[in-house]
Amino acid sequence: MHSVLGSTTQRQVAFVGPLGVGKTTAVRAISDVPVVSTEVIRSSVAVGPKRAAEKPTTTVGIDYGEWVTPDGTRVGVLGTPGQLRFASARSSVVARRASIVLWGFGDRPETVEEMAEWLTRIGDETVWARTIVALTRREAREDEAMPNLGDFRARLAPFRPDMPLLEADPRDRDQVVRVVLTALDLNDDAKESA
Ligand SMILES: Nc1nc2c(ncn2[C@@H]2O[C@H](COP(=O)(O)OP(=O)(O)OP(=O)(O)O)[C@@H](O)[C@H]2O)c(=O)[nH]1
Ligand SMILES: [Mg+2]
Repeated sequence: MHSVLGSTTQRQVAFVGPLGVGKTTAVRAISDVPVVSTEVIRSSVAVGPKRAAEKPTTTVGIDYGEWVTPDGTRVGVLGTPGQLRFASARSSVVARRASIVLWGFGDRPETVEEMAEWLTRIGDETVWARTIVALTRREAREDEAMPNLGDFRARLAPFRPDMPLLEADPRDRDQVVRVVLTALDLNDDAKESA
């Protein structure tokens, strides 16, 4: 590994959002280099009872990967901890000039309000201006309990008018690429259709 955090990349994208939403998964999906992970076994940091489908690990520092865009820009991809008590790791990343992807559980109505809480938590309008929202777990779209995108758009508008809102599966490299290009404002497809 030749990479030293932040020193060799031209741009940075930071993934933030709740526990288990898929931030580490997304870093692993897109990274061209082996990911430097700060995951630990969840029981060792006592995050409470584990639901059946949850994975056994959680991020406690910064997960670090790198990705080179189609036009050759080297991007540092940073996964932050979802747990609130590890806020210092998150704020150290948000304080940089990084573009930010706020990931949310797209299959839960509570996520509409949760995204607003996270935006308030991570900063002010200078941060929101470089933040986009990406929703996971939207594959079961016919589910009636699923919040619709209009609900999210209405709630996000006061933070940043026309804040980009995407659906993406963090396990799918191409979908994470689309999210990262949008966060970097390099997504020409999205711009043309806007
Ligand atoms: N079915 C489905 N599973 C998903 C989706 N997104 C994420 N997952 C799964 O959810 C889990 C997410 O785990 P992590 O990537 O460790 O989550 P994290 O956001 O890094 O969590 P913390 O580091 O604890 O904050 C993984 O097992 C993913 O496979 C999705 O869109 N659909
Ligand atoms: Mg993680």
